[in-house]
Amino acid sequence: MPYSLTSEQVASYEQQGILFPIAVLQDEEVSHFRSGYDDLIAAFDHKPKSTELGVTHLHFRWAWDLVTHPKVLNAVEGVLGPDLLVWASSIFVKPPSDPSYISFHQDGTYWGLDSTLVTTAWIALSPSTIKSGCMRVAPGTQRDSIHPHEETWAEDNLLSRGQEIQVDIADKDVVDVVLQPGEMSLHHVNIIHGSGRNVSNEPRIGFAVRYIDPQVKQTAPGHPVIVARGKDRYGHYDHMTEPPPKMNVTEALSKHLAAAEIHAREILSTQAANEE
Ligand SMILES: O=C(O)CCC(=O)C(=O)O
Repeated sequence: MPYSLTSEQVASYEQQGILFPIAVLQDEEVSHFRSGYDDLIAAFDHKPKSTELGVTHLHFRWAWDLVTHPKVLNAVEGVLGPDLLVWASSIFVKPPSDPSYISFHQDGTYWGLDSTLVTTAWIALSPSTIKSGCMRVAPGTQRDSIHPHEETWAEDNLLSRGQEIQVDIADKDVVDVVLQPGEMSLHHVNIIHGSGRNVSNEPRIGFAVRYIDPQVKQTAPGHPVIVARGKDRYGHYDHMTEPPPKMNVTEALSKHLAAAEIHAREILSTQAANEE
């Protein structure tokens, strides 16, 4: 399937490190993925932490279908080429009028990947607006080196350790990535980004998929990847080849929580190794 971005869009992504909005889901698809998400959240007996919502695509069929959605892949192919692996996914949720936020950071700091052939598709499953705390990015900063980050462990920070970049980001250098449900953005692994609080009266739900070129190596690969399109000619990872069976949500959740914990630990140990 040919990729869907124009050469201007590809050039813009390369220059800016961000591309949006890209329309990928019809309204009924948004409802389908949203109800998968709602069922998942309802199965928790507590408000899930972000780390508990990692790698859902390995255990929930709806999440697998989202990360392998042809329209999403058509756009990702435009920036990464025809061979695409899904390395990880996260769900970033801010309930209405909630104090949670995401400090400015660069993803490349703590993922333990040895290349920048990595992009995130951030897919809006609800309106992501200035009021609801949409993602904010500093275009062009993907060309900076990795800046020092501090682990703040701040309670309301949705990042696992409250990682916060140690440079001042001026408001004038930041762009609001406003998205309607069913639209997505693509952001470069090293772009500086974060987001503020949700002061609206609806939830802000973003499903973030981390795609890599198969040549990218991870310091300590832990969970399987999906070959979403094309071929893996490098063999750095185990593959998950079949979509997860449609389990009842409680059963899938218990498998999922065990795997999400391993993934969270994997990122922590990668960080420790990087700092040695
Ligand atoms: O959801 C957000 O506001 C930020 C997401 C983010 O940090 C990421 O996808 O890397």
